[in-house]
Amino acid sequence: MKTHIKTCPLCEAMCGLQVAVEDGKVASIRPNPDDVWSEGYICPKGVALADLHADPDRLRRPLVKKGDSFQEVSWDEAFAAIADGLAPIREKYGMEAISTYIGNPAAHNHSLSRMIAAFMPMSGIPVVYSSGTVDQWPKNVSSALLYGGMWTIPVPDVDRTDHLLLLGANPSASQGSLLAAANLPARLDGIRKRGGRVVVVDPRRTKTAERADDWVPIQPGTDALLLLAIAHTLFAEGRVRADALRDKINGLFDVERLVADFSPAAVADACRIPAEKIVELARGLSDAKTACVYGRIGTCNQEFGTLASWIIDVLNVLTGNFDRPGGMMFADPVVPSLTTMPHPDFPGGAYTFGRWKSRVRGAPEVLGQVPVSCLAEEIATPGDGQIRALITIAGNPVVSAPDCGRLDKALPDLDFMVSVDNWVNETTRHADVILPGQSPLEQPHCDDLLLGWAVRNHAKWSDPVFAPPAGQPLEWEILLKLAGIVSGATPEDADPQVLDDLFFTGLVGALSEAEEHPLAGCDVAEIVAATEGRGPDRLVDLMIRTGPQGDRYGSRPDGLTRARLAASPNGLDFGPLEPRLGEVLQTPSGRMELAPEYILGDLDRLRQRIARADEGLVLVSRRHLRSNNSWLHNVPKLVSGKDRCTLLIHPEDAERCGVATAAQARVESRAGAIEVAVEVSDEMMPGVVSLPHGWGHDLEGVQLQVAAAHAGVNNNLLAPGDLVDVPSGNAVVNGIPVAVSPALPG
Ligand SMILES: Nc1nc2c(c(=O)[nH]1)N[C@H]1C(S)=C(S)[C@@H](COP(=O)(O)OP(=O)(O)OC[C@H]3O[C@@H](n4cnc5c(=O)[nH]c(N)nc54)[C@H](O)[C@@H]3O)O[C@H]1N2
Ligand SMILES: Nc1nc2c(c(=O)[nH]1)N[C@H]1C(S)=C(S)[C@@H](COP(=O)(O)OP(=O)(O)OC[C@H]3O[C@@H](n4cnc5c(=O)[nH]c(N)nc54)[C@H](O)[C@@H]3O)O[C@H]1N2
Ligand code: SF4
Ligand SMILES: [Mo]
Repeated sequence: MKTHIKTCPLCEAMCGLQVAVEDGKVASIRPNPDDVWSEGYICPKGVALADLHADPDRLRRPLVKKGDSFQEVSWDEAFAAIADGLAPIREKYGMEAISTYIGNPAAHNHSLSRMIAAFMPMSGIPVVYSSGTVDQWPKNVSSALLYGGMWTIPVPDVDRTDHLLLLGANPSASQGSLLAAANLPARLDGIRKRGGRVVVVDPRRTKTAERADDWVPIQPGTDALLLLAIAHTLFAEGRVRADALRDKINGLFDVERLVADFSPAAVADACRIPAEKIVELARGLSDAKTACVYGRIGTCNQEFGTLASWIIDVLNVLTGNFDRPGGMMFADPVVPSLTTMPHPDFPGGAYTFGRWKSRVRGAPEVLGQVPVSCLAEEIATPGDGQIRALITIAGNPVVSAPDCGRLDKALPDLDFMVSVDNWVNETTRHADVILPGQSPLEQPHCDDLLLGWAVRNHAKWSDPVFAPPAGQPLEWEILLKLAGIVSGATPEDADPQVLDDLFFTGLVGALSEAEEHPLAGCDVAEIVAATEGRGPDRLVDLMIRTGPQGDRYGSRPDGLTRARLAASPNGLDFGPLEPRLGEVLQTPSGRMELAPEYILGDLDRLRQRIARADEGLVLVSRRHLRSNNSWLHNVPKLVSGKDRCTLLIHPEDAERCGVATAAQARVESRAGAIEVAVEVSDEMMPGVVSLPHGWGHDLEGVQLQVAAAHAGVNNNLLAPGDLVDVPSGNAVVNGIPVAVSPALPG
């Protein structure tokens, strides 16, 4: 028996595991009590990594579609089939006929998280779609304009704060998002234990709300109104304390002027929160010694996601809690992500939007992407620029994207589709070729993007538990070879090792020319020769060595390298966050912009929301601790127990709609209709119903035996594709008007 130390790659908690292996099989997965970051915490999904690894449905060899069914082929055959499939499309219609969709695991997977940065430019694919536009795009827009970096995201200092106002997040299920911390629920309990307060704003009384001091139900989509009214109150009562940041911020007077319209009395009806309660929330924030306002998915994938994301950060400035212990702070990642570098499209941090528009609906580009809901129409609508080939990478948009029924119908129209994925699921069943990567236990792991909003500065490296199967290329090699083939190289010429060298040398070259980078003016060949490993591992070495703790290639001889990090498998902790706003700002003014014109331009739409009549029942989404978006439902122990894919509805609404617990209800929106089991519960506020996303596994051709037996229904069939948060283009999947009625028998 050998015990391996491993970091779980499934979510932002980054838990440390001890994986015991006997006879080539996992004997047990336990929490690693010595992990410097997670200190012995894990959740049931971490244990299920063994089941994912052993899952008989997990693909180990590439599949090629022959007729109506998939056949296992050799890697050479698979790449040859891709070259043959793409060549006529590229020759006849050009690169613009080829597109890609990149899904959520790309942020967590060791190879994908780094090498997609090489895949995109090397493949020449002009337009990318991603799960980002059903997720955090509003926060990216806000951060781009406030700080000059779309991934510059402040995090609540949960371990030191005295007061947390949390909106649209349920860490009891999600374990935290854009807020990386292990065992976040216990850390929130910790705030209360030291005499502080936790206030949860959510249309549902979640487990997080149940553990808090106060649950404030809110009408979905109105968080921006609530928070503007809180800001209004702070100004009206002389509670604004932004003095310490005076030299680092612009736009305070503009904020004061614009919040004038949004008094608590003006927004109370729209939010369905009494004006006195809003004033109480403002005073609570202001009176606390330290405080944070934090919002997540419920404040992003909703009607006013950008305004909500923006005002959250502004409020933290107004209360005097920005960039100080106990408030909102910036991490200093030990392994910086490539995304922390200045965005090449926006020199000097000057972001612009709408540089091009989507062909069919004319949606403006935002941070290089248009809403993922455009994908179906771009495939289905004939004409110049029509998408004829699609490459999906670790994504399942047939389940996760709004209006997914249309996408499911459009994918068969493609001339060619490739999926880099480990299962035949709702999306990949449409592919002509599927290229599987390794199981999580067959890969090294080292986080980077998530360290940008981790509550402590730390880093961990873990080696693979099992060697990848002989003859299978590593996932980064798959990506690079695919990039070469997409760009027009023959499979023989598309050598991942050569492309890796090209990418890496190009990157070091760019850094050598960047101002204010530790590698500025370096000898490129010398740095390339001195950096260890290949592919993502080499990027880790580079980023660690040029990062805050790095050895700077010798100029700080005691500093960190990848090898030194790997020698401490339990990780290295570099302590709590420290104030560093001045260092992170990349805006043209060099200051934090509190009142960017682009965001304020959306305030008229918000003002109109105040006057809008009540629209009846609205639907929101939820998560469960034992799911991970759409892809863990094939693990028996994660789907056992009672059905989780139920419609939560308040007793009054249930009575009015004539539905009862365990009965089937029909839920209808202007996008579609589904039937689902009902769960009547007063954990919902009246007027709001909740469904989990990520289900609906009973489609023909899906090869997920366990998931098919626990299929559930897909709530995104109800999400209209044209409902977006205007400034970001992010999907609105929370706050969808629906009608609920008893399902017809039969
Ligand atoms: N209604 C509603 N819809 C939502 C949301 C919501 O709250 N409500 N949330 C949105 C959010 S936040 C997100 S992030 C998206 C997620 O949207 P997606 O990223 O499209 O969906 P996932 O279910 O995460 O799909 C992950 C895919 O990656 C594959 N996969 C897993 N591990 C690996 C790996 O190591 N390598 C490769 N190559 N593939 C792998 C899985 O088989 C699966 O196909 O869903 C969004 N959709
Ligand atoms: N176990 C598990 N963990 C996960 C995931 C998973 O699927 N399962 N997914 C991962 C991903 S990709 C992400 S992005 C994160 C998301 O992490 P979280 O943001 O914590 O996501 P949820 O648990 O869905 O919580 C969102 C909450 O927002 C509420 N809500 C909906 N609409 C509104 C609104 O308009 N206003 C307010 N104030 N609240 C609203 C919902 O009722 C819900 O309780 O979780 C990650 N972690
Ligand atoms: S909370 Fe669960 S899924 Fe997330 S990293 Fe920890 S063990 Fe993995
Ligand atoms: Mo997400």
